[in-house]
Amino acid sequence: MTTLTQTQNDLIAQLRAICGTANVLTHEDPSADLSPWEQDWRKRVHGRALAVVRPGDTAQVAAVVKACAATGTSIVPQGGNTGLVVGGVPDGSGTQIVLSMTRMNAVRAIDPANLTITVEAGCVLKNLQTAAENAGFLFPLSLGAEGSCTIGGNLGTNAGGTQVVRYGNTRELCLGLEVVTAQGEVWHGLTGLRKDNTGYDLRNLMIGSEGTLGIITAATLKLYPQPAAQLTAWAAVPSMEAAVQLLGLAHQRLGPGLTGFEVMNQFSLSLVDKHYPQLRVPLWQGSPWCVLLENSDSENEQHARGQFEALLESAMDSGCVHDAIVAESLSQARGLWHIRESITLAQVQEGLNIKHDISIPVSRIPDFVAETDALLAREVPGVRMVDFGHLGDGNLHYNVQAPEGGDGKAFLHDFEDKVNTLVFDQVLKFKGSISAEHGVGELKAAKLPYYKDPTAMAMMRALKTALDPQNTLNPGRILA
Ligand code: FAD
Ligand code: 2HG
Ligand code: ZN
Repeated sequence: MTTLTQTQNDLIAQLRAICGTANVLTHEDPSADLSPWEQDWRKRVHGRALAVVRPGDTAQVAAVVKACAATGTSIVPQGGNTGLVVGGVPDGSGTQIVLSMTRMNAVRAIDPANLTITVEAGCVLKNLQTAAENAGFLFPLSLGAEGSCTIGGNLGTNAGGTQVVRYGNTRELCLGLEVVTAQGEVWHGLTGLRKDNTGYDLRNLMIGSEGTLGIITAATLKLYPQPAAQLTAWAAVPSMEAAVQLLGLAHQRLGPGLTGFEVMNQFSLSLVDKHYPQLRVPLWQGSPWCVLLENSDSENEQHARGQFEALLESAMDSGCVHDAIVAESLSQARGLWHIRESITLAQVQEGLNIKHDISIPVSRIPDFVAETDALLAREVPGVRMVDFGHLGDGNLHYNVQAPEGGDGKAFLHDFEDKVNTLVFDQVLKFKGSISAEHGVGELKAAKLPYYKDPTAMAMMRALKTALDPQNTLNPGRILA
């Protein structure tokens, strides 16, 4: 056990006075297990926190930040800890505090006429969706981790998910924020306004800043009417070119009804079939790619089904779809989505892997995949590609699994940097982004300066210095 300094002991006493003893956990208490807050979801890093602090309201967050600022103590904000880029866990120094936001989970208000909901940052996404649904509305952000990720984390990472084609990223769903600054001041920006041109856009600066510029304590978010009908289809397509062609057709035929368009390669589905055979993956064996489409209709189910069938018929005529099924019931539709959402877990079962969360203009994705697959096969013999993701938004999870039977740890040690450089160089060549939705965190921070415009990097550093001159908010994340 490391011995704490007098300053650290005094700080912990102060944090306990602010949040209550039960809400400040430290390693000094032998019965406290801090691992759930110190270990990231992918088990890439197990840090060591000075303390895990669980504030109950915004005033407590502000007081905690002030106390930490006075001692120069770093703060790592954390929501559901489902992030995939090592952004929400402490480093190994034992000097940082984890600010866990999960106690701040209230729905503060729903304004039906303004179509907004105001929630605290620690509200779990699923609970937010349910609150919207109970009020007769839709909150459309949807992702595999929705049962445990929080809206604060979604805003911190500007999460994407499976309904971006129609509703946009978390950024597009947010109208206002309440934020505690690095100095412990509260910015009361919880406006439900759709138009406000009074200067710099601080809301959008905070969204996607991964806890490095301020701590989001609450948000006002957009609500939408529930669609009259939602239909899901699963199609086997002969190539990535065909998947892109089908996307074009779906835009034409479904218009704004096109809500989700996901692509999955055969190997990604074979992993789901191998590790979760009970999910009964359809149509994967005879096809290199499958596509999952969602159509939300404002009229009725019959209309949605008619549109979907016409789309799939015309896609089959043009050869971009070989076979397809349209879900007959809500439970069948859920089953198809469950298969798609299980790819990440199937990859975990298969072993350690290298994740890429990239975006490329949709038109260039087929060439990107063909060229980059070939380069990787040449450089890393036996490599297995788990390609899937949100093709409708040009966002691919271009993941790399160790060769069959290989040791995942050794694979990461020997190949991670080489594979990342190869893939990111290709992303640059195809004018894409090295992070489409998961963020930069710690995992991509060292690479970012090589792939982002130097002037943009300089402006980001200037903003960080201006807003957090002591570099206490999530240091080392985004900016290495
Ligand atoms: P955490 O992991 O706790 O934190 C993430 C980042 O946000 C950290 O940098 C943290 O410091 C910061 N942060 C957290 N709370 C706050 C706050 N209140 N104020 C300021 N900063 C804060 N992501 C997608 O975009 N799309 C997907 O489809 C998707 N699917 C996923 C599926 C699975 C199975 C898993 C495990 C993850 C998936 N993710 C996806 C990644 C992850 O769920 C998202 O990044 C999510 O937004 C993280 O939310 P969280 O509450 O868990 O945040
Ligand atoms: C998804 O789209 C998530 O399912 C996770 O963003 C992607 O596991 C991944 O790489
Ligand atoms: Zn994703």
